[in-house]
Amino acid sequence: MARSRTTALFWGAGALAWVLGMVAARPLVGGDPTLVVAQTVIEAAPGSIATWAIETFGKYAQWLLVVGVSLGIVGAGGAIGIALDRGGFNIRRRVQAAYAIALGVFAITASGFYVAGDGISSRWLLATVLAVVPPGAVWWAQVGPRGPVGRRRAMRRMSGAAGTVLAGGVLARVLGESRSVGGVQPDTELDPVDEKTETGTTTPAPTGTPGKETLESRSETDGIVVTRANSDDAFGFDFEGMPDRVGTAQDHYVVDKNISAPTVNTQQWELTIDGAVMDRRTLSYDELREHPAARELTLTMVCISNTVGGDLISTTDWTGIPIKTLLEETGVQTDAIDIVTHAADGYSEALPWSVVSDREDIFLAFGMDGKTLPRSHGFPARLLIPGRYGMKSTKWVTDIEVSTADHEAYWEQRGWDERAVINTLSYIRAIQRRGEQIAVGGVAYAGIRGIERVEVSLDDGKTWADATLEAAPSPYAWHRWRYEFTQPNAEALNVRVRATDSEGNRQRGVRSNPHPGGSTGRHSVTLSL
Ligand SMILES: Nc1nc2c(c(=O)[nH]1)N[C@H]1C(S)=C(S)[C@@H](COP(=O)(O)O)O[C@H]1N2
Ligand SMILES: [Mo]
Repeated sequence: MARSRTTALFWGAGALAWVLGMVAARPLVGGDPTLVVAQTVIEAAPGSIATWAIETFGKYAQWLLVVGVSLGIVGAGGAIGIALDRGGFNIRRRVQAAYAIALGVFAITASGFYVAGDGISSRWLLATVLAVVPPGAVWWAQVGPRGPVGRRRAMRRMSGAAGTVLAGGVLARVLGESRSVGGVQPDTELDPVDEKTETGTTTPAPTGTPGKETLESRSETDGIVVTRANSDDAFGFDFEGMPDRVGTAQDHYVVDKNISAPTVNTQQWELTIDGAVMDRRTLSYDELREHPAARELTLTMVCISNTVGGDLISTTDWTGIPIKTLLEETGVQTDAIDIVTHAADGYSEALPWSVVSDREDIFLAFGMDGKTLPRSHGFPARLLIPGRYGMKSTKWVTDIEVSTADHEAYWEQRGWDERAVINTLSYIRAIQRRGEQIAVGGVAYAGIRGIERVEVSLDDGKTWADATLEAAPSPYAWHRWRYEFTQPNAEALNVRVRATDSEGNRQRGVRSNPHPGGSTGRHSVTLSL
């Protein structure tokens, strides 16, 4: 029993050393075999499990999986050790098995780094060697080619290896930072497009500078900012805790299936438009950026997995080209059914051609907030579909395919709604007291249906009063709203909000989970001021 435990510990330590070696070498190629395994699990997992993980762990789901994979490797190492021990093999067979496993570890390391990076390169070789040094050292220290060595010598060998890996890890970081990809870089200044069309153009922010309040106190309850301020100014829409009317690229939420975002080289990248088109065509990155139909669009994007009051909603300015225009240039055959976008990360989405051909506002974007797209938001080009949840807006697009059949997209295969039309929503974001005056504020959005009205209730929904709406920055963006009232004494307040879209439909009161068609229900919070 005791011997089993020692063997399990030794093998577990070897596996742990291997994991640490791979993590240390990660910056060299921008990934490692553990991440490759975790990514494979994400893509192979049944929709119900993927959805459960997102709903239970939110944005931490992917990193928990990475930790789980690492622990799994350590556990498997221990289990293999015990199996070898109990197998009743003689020394010769055990040494043979150890060599076979060492070879396997090397092969997995080499092929994992091959997949994680850009194939064979000096960095790939360095990463592979660096990652196998620690498990090799554990073996050498504990067993050695000539059987067990003394404790002192074992310690010396282990610390020598630890030092090597530490130094290697630092080198990997330094080399990793200089790991550059040619071509146009993400996040670089973009020339403004000259022609702006009516649709989607930002309406100027209302004038009148909001007074800068001096805060007396600030706290946060359920993510809602509660403040007391010293000010006689009117509240406006910019008091502490309110989101900007139009946010920056840095403010924008990021959601995708990837543990690390794909890196695309614009010198090699081209956009292919093919399938049931008259003339198959490819466009270079420069051709795309210089396209005469390029224009700007201010858009609010929201993720279908956002819960009521959640943070996966952002508004910013984008620059792109209507894909209708791109498709008219190639010509579309009469039997076209779906317009499918394929991406560098293997993702896909589809929209019926009947929808795309009818709308000028479905964009292939190459700019965000005045710059080229950041890598995390789909550099070099991504789709934008106003009115639909973010999942329809493919990032890192490589191919627009005109399909003559109905295409089953990535999330649709995993049980999420195919159309993914945005449900009317209204969220509370901030509350501020100025003397006896209190203002509650937030955002409301109904996709391309637009918002007509936002109401607030302070009595658990018995009576409702109209909130003040700010002009939306564009027909494709949220409205900020504010509701003011007087209340001399500090009391617990229950605040509820509901919105009505421009078609006259009031937001659904029934609470439902994000899966499969996006969350519904009214946001309410209890706060004291
Ligand atoms: N290629 C690709 N595109 C993708 C995804 C993805 O995993 N891969 N995720 C989608 C989802 S679920 C959302 S909500 C939006 C988020 O876009 P953002 O990260 O720019 O905010 O991207 C969409 N586009
Ligand atoms: Mo999403």
